[in-house]
Amino acid sequence: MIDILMLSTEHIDIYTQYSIPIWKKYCDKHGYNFCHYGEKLIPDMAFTWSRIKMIQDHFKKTDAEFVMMVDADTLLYDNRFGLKLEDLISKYMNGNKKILFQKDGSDRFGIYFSHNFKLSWELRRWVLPNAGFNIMKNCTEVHEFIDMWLELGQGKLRHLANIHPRTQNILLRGLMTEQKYDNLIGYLPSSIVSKRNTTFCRHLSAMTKEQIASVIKLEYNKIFDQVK
Ligand SMILES: [Mn+2]
Repeated sequence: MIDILMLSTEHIDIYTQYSIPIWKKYCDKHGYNFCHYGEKLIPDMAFTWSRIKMIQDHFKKTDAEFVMMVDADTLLYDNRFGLKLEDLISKYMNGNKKILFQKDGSDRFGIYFSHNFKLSWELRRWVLPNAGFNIMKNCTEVHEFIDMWLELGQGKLRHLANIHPRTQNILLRGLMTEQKYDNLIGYLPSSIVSKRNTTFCRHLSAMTKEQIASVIKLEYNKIFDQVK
């Protein structure tokens, strides 16, 4: 069993009216649970931190084998709707890996480019994780990982928690500097999920709400026209 989590409040209804039905339909097709959360869960931190809290809370009440979290500004392509998460997991979650992140970059002319050169250079990591899309195994190591992510953000690294890129900041500067946490992390290829040049899931960002809505609506129309 796989649970797919999304957190969004009413202020982005303009595009979740398209992204939520897409993900629901994908879940129905493959027998996954779509779990939508609609509230800010940590009052005194930037909204994005509520996603990590949502994951922590969800792990306490599910017995799904995998939990996936997707941002509300994501769409699935109509022509890859048949792609199963189980296949992605068995192909990319190998060795000791227990968490797969989206890479924060994309391929251009067959070459991978980081979307954050400055941070990549600073950390000497060409591939950085995008915290807005991940697949996690429901196991003790991952629970610990999520607990530590929040603990660092609310404690020792609190001074970085609300500085862009917020949750990713703590992930990179807190968790991933420790071998035992870094070892758990793997990546999906950017051809599967990215901001651009991707075929399965597109994760939009740095766009206005209206732009996001119009891009997702295009794919929404294709997906829901087929039913008629
Ligand atoms: Mn996003």
